Amino acid sequence: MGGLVPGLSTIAGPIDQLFMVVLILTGIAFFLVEGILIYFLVRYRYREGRKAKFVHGNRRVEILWTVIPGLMLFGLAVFQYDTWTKAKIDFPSEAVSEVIAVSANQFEWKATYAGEDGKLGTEDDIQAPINVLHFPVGRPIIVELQSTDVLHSFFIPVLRVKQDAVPGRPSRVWFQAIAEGEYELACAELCGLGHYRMRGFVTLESQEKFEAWLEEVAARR
Ligand SMILES: [Cu+2]
Repeated sequence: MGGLVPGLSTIAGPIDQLFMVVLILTGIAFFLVEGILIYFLVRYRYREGRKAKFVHGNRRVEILWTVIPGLMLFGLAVFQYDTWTKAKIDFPSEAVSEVIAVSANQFEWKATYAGEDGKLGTEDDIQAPINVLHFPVGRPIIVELQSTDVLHSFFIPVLRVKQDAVPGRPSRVWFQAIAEGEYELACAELCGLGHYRMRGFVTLESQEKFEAWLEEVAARR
């Protein structure tokens, strides 16, 4: 399904589909409710000599307009379950993934990559330049997110990835990119006066190019 922003992760298709279904449902509800509202405004407008009627309520209508939206929301909850599970609950194993630590603070992103030993939190960790992130294409990436001050949100539109970074509470998000290119990482949580410049530069590239970049960054230390 085409959108304004290309979808370049394995989860993008299902997420866009969900978005479309929700948009159509809420769109129908919007025009229906606003249409009825306008109709009533006109139909029952002030007229000379017409007296207002006191209506206490209508149980049947009230039950109806509670149950129908309730059923629609329940339907959506069931409909989105698989996609949600895939995107947010079923993480790939760390053995086959690239695990990257990303720390957010006012107002920058810092990414840390595992060094030679393939493990984070060790001597040979590689600290990327501020606001620079590289991800290999075609294999799962697990981002371990944390914030050192306030709420931020890790948002990469082309990957359909958005995850809050909460101070004191590490969170994780995973994705798998399917195409190369340079894209934007944005903070999607108003986090202070410098929020607008909390922008990262994401490079999606082949495993070889990714490794070459890592080596280059490591050599600069
Ligand atoms: Cu922020």
